[in-house]
Amino acid sequence: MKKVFVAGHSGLVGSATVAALAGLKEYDLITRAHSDLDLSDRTATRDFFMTYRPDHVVMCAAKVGGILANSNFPVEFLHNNLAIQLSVFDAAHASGVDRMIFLGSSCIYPRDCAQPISEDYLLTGPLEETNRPYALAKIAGVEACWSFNRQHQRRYLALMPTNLYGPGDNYHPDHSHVLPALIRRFHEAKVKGAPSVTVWGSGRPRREFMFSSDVGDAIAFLLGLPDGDFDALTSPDKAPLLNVGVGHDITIRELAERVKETVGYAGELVLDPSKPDGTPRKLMDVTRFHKLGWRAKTPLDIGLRASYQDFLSKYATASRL
Ligand code: GFB
Repeated sequence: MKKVFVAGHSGLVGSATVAALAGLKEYDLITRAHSDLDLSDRTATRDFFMTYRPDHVVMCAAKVGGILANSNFPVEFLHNNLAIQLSVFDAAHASGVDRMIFLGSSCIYPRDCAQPISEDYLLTGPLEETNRPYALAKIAGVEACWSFNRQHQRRYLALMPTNLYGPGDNYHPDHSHVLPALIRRFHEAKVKGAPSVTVWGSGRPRREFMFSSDVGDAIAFLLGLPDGDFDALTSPDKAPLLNVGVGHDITIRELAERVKETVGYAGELVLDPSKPDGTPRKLMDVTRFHKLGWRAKTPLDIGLRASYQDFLSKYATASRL
């Protein structure tokens, strides 16, 4: 049985990872609440790894947020992510972790790169300004994986998911990602009988949305790969990067229409061009992952309905909103 430490187990990706691995008899899951282990504390993190000696690590712990949170808190997005990553990579190596899956995001790629975005486009052009600090921290994580693979023959893989959503999302009105933000705004407008709902920006940017249980499933698939296949993904001669996504995108306006329909709101949709658009398009090239024999399976309408139900259950008790 392999011991797997899921760092950041209560977040969107972490909870999906725990759900995907929990039923598999070959894994013994280890998790720690933030209040019990501060992953930016290098000594505490090292002590924890030396005590529990995980075989694998799924590194989902991160400071994340939507376009406005990224713009308003650049220091936290850069600093907190770098601090957590330094501790976890250091402790993982010191304690002999053989496989790590480090989670990043599609924003590591250049703002205006060709679409769909291949893994080979890393560091081929300037980044999008609204999330450059977060992107640079995550690029440092990719480089850390590659450096440990080159210098210490580790097998650390950097997995870059497209925009994610799902149960346990952050529904904050300003700091969340677009999909949960719109669920909340349309729901509140419906309840109040408001005549219109505001959608930030021009509505023209295109985004790809993947349901969180699919990324949990992808992580379980990768951890279950035979050594030879995992070694090929993390061989020292190339950046150990792998995209994961659904392979198609929609405009923000189309997303807003879909959320409106899911929520059952009958009013108007109004665009607010004073808010930033961010990257014009972010569609992942998922050819490399598909060749391994895995595909995302949750259609947007099913995922949206599940997310709306999750929102309603939280909103009713206001426990996390
Ligand atoms: O999910 P989001 O905030 O982040 O989406 P990114 C931003 C896009 O949705 C922009 C539009 O085009 C916004 O103008 N949008 C419309 C809204 N209404 C809203 C709203 O109410 N809230 C939000 N948040 N957006 C993030 C990065 O980029 O993607 C992170 O900032 C991370 O670092 C994440 O990489 C996956 O897709 O632009």
